[in-house]
Amino acid sequence: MSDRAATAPSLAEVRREAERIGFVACGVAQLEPSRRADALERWLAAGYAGTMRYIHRQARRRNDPALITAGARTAIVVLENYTAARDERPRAGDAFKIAAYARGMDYHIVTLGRLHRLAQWLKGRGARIAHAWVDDGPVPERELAERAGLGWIGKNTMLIHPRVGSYTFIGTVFTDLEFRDAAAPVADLCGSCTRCLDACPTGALLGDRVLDATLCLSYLTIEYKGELPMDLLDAWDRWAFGCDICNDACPWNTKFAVPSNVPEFAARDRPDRRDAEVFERMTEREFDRDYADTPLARAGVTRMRRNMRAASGGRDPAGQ
Ligand code: B12
Ligand code: SF4
Ligand code: SF4
Repeated sequence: MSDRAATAPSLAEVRREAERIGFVACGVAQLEPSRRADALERWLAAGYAGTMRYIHRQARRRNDPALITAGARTAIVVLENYTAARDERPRAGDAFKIAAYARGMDYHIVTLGRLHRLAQWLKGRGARIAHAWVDDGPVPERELAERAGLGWIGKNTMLIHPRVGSYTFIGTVFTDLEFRDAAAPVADLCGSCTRCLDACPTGALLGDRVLDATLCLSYLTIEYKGELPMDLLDAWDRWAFGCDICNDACPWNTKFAVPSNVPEFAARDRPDRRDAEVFERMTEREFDRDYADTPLARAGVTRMRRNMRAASGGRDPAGQ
């Protein structure tokens, strides 16, 4: 027996290590071709990706995850809980709202760092390949999480864990280690509920687990670089970065999600959400100093000012 075979961990050991690092769920997905390749192709053909051209470029690898990391045989999939505590959530008097995932440090730093620890541990246990990904590659993250038995894809298109909810980031480590354990699929527990579809203010959720990103406030405030559509301003409801409405509406979050204990995700005192002019007054240098390690850096100060105008219903945030 080779050293490698002697030291390769069981899935139970991987789970224990993932839990020790702080992840709230862990499973393993085989790198078989996607069962939803047609859904992705239809979604792209319909133009629902808007200006996110990178998804078109990644489609071939997303549909065949074995092409993503050379030599990898399986993906270890983890969930990172970022649920906000009650006192971190938007309040009635706030001038604008920021999605819960962006209230603290960027998960591309925090979660990727924790995934690198898991990857190093796997290498110490015989893996030759252990590549960590979180929202930074052609990985069909929701489908792999579903395949790993970590939840179902709800009508709001979120991966929902029956005990954790959907305020989770999905991370993966692609590895050459093989695990024969078959994941028990999680049943679709949406049932006849339509709360997320009813709550979405722009009609971006088309039913059938399909989201038209071009109508989604999250896309418009984070990804879209042009002028914001005036006809949606009435629906904006003060969102200045991202949107949590279809997650907030979901009973699996309202009943079961518990606040994250990851200290880096805790809400910061900046920006002051009662101050509608906060980004107007700030220089680019000040923005970079205060927000470089947060998700807001993706928008930059110029787009945050644009978003603030929309969050203020199209008026100048200063009210002039
Ligand atoms: C592009 C993108 C977006 C776009 C489009 C979102 C979308 N729903 O497609 C925009 C900018 C709008 C967005 C918004 C958000 N995002 Co985003 N996003 C992505 C990204 C980079 C790719 C998603 C994608 O490919 N979409 C195309 C669709 C077709 O694919 P899909 O979402 O994987 O969906 C699958 C289902 O549609 C399913 N499907 C299709 N038909 C059917 C039919 C049935 C019956 C079933 C069961 C399933 C099913 O198959 C698809 C393909 O596998 C992923 C990271 C990644 N690499 O996957 C993060 C990701 C999906 N986003 C994430 C988050 C946190 C968000 C926000 C909550 C952020 C915020 N608060 O503003 C919102 C949520 C909005 C929403 N309801 O989805 C997390 C979601 C974690 C989770 N628990 O699900 C991810 C996984 C990033 C991460 N690593 O954690 N996002
Ligand atoms: S994130 Fe907001 S705008 Fe986008 S689908 Fe969900 S509720 Fe609708
Ligand atoms: S709100 Fe209802 S329909 Fe929407 S994802 Fe949650 S359980 Fe499913």
